[in-house]
Order: sequence, then structure tokens, then C-alpha cells
Amino acid sequence: MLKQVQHDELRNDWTRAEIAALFELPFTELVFRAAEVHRAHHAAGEVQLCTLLSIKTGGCPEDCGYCSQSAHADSGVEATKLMDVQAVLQSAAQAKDAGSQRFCMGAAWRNPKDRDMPAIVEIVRGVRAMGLETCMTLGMLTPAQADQLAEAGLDYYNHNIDTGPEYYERVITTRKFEDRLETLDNVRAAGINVCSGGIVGMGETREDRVGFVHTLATLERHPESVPVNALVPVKGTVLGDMLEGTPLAKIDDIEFVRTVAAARITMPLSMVRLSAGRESMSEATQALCFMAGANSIFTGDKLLTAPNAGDDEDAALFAKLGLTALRGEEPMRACARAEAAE
Ligand code: SAM
Ligand code: DTB
Ligand code: SF4
Repeated sequence: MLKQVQHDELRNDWTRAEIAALFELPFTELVFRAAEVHRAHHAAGEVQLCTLLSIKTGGCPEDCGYCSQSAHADSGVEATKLMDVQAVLQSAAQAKDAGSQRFCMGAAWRNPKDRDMPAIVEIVRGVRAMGLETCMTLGMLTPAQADQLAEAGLDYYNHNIDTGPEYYERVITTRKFEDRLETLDNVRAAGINVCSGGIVGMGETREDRVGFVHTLATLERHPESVPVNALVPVKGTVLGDMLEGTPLAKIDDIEFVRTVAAARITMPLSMVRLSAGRESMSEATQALCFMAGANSIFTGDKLLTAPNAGDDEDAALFAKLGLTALRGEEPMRACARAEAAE
């Protein structure tokens, strides 16, 4: 029997010391505790399937050091215009046929221009009408743009804080950590569900990872979805080139699982997504992530520009681990709905 929780029972007063202490637990103890929290609030054998589509690729003015789509990078990714609405709907139909629950659409923008909004609104309406959950990640939003997206029926907005506040300016200089938090506030205020997480393995310290989890776990409301990405190192990006050939080139698997476990324990009702980087992760590491409370993945053979594990590989992994696709409602949303009805 899954435990019913009220929003006010969820803690958002986590201290950094408490989260650091979680990271420091003996590994099996940490994973055990995370698995306990997971089982109390979620069906532990069910994993949510989400599909990604880049609806506007490359040429982005931001200088995010990890990103192949930044105009500052020399990654060979070609810049495109915003995709045609019908072409997006066609991709969404394929994702639905492949069993995906959520369709996530990303644009390589610093922020959407107001002239882009009518097409974006049409896309949201169209994808929703197909019975898929919609998620968009378009960069920074004004309150008015967030309201427009809410009005169109957008279910989720993804906007990652990416790392801890101290390491942020080492990765991105064209905007501030606070700018990210401001957009998250605008999304929340508009009544759209929040998807926010970050990247592990960018050369940050454990203290930075503690700060990353701490920032999310102390938001007034935890994000409904928390994507934890492992850096996909891309040649021609600042981080891809900086880390190449160094011991930091790949995050230690155990440290990655620790980060997933800390997210699960501190944000019990959120969907924790094992996001980018699965393609180069062993089945055993992915299994440990599911054990430590990850319960969502991106399916399909492509993320935005980088390769993903692919449907056949995932079907084989799910069969091997006895996992099934989540079909029901997520606890965090059910909880918010129950409260709104009171
Ligand atoms: N432009 C929008 C923005 O930055 O908010 C949306 C698209 S952006 C590509 C979405 C997220 O993908 C980033 O915030 C980052 O966390 C993740 N990401 C991008 N490149 C990545 C990489 N090479 N490895 C892992 N995650 C990555
Ligand atoms: C998120 O946290 N990860 C996704 C999604 N949100 C938009 C993006 C991963 C991108 C990986 C690198 C690429 O495909 O270029
Ligand atoms: Fe642009 Fe987003 Fe890539 Fe940063 S992460 S360069 S904002 S597309």
C-alpha cells in the first residue's frame, strides 16, 4: 500500500550538512534507505517513459560549457529553424506508438521570442490532443510567457539548475543561477508542473553535488520531475575538451548512484529521471540507479543531439530487470490535485 503524503509533510528545510551526510553513508546503506523511500511512495517496478525531440536545434547564444548546441562550441551541430508544427505532431505520434507517456520538446534558445509563441502554443495543443503529456524546455520565460504556456495546457516545463550555485559560473557565464530560479518561480506561479535537475560529471566536487541536490530539495515545492543527467562529453564544447583524457572525463558510477539516491531521499514524491548518459552506462549501473529510486527515463535512440540507449536495448533491459512502463498518475501530481480539491 503506497503512503499518502501531504505537501506540507514533505521537507524543504534540508540542510547542506544533512545532504552531505547522506552522500557519506556507506553505499549499501544509502541505496537501502533510498529504496525504502522509493517503495513507500511509488510502485517500485514501474518506470516512466519519456521521449525527447529537439524542435529547434543549435545556434544558441548561451555559452553552457557542456552543450553541443551553443554557438560558442565547435561541435559540428547544425543550426535549424523551429520545426514545422505538423512535423512535430508526426514525431509525437511515433513516440506514443512506441509506448511513451510524455513528449518533451527542447529548443536551443536563451529564451523564446514572443513571435515564436503562437507556433509553440499550437504544438502544445496538438501534442496534448493526442493524449500525451507535454513538456517544453525553451530557456528562460517571462511570467507572461509562462501564463501563455499554462493557458495552452502545457503539463511540464523543464529548466535545469544544472549544478550547485558555486560551480554554476564555472560552466555558464551568459546567465546567472538566480535567473534559472526566477524562471522556475514563473513556471510554478503559472501553475505548470516543474521539471528541474542537472548534470553530474562536469568536473564538479561532491560539495557541488550536495549544493545541487540541496537547491532542489529546498525549493518551496519540490520539482515534480528531477532529471539527473550524466555529462555526455561532446568534442568541441568547453567541458568535453577540458575533461578529455583526465580522470574526471567520466563520473564514477558509484558517485552517480549516490546523487540519484540523495535526490530520491530528499524529494520522496518526485519522479527522478535517469536522463542523459545512459548510453555509456552499464546495465548494472542503471539497475543500481533504479534500485536507488530512479523511476523515469528517456526512450528512443536520440536525446536532443546525442545518442540514447534505444528502444530495443531498453526493452531488453526492462525484461532482464522485470521493470514495466508506468501508466498511472505520478504521486506528486495526485497530491497537488487532492490539495487543490480541498
Ligand atoms: N535551451 C534550453 C535550456 O538550456 O534551458 C533547453 C535545452 S537544454 C539542451 C536542456 C538541458 O539539457 C540542459 O539544461 C542540460 O542540463 C542538459 N544537457 C545539455 N547538454 C548536455 C550534455 N552534453 N550532457 C548532459 N546533459 C546535457
Ligand atoms: C534534461 O535534463 N535532459 C534532457 C532534457 N532535460 C531536455 C536533455 C539531454 C541532452 C543531452 C545532450 C544532447 O542530446 O545534446
Ligand atoms: Fe543553449 Fe540550452 Fe544549450 Fe545552454 S543548454 S547552450 S541554453 S541550448
